[in-house]
Amino acid sequence: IREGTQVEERTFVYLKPNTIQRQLVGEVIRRFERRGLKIVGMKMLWMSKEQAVELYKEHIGKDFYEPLIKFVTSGPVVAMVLEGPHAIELVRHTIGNTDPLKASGGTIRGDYAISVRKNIVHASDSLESATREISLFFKAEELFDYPLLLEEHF
Ligand code: RTP
Ligand code: MG
Repeated sequence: IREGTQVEERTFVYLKPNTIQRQLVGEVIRRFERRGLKIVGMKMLWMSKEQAVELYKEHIGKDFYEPLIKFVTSGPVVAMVLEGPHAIELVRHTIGNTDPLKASGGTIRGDYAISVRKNIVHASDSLESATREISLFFKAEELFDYPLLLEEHF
């Protein structure tokens, strides 16, 4: 799955407060690992209002904006940077549609979410947003280069 011609990308993902409160952290991260994505950075943090506003600035003024900011700052989250071939699109497919009603079974949202707001996980939707969002939450020295072990190493 790691042929040289594929585009390696990094994407920003965070598990929303209800995911931590529902003790689904392991379940969700397991799905990204099983997919073959590499965790190159990870931390638990409690988002400040300022960070949330910056992260969601494209949604300022929409009806769901205020409750969204309140929700994502209501408890700690688990933030990570995932790396792999076409990671941005791959992660969006793995998490499923924003609206759990439209998310297919087998996707994270399709399997664990019932509410659009409390939809388990965020993932960057483009190369530009991935770059911007990674730098909002991670310093360069918090991202790591290391090899994944092949089966022969187990
Ligand atoms: P995300 O940014 O969290 O990965 O989700 P997304 O791209 O699939 O969705 P986006 O359109 O960027 O919306 C950001 C988050 O706002 C909440 N939302 N609520 N109608 C609503 O009540 C509504 N629409 C969006 C969701 O939590 C969504 O993830
Ligand atoms: Mg989005």
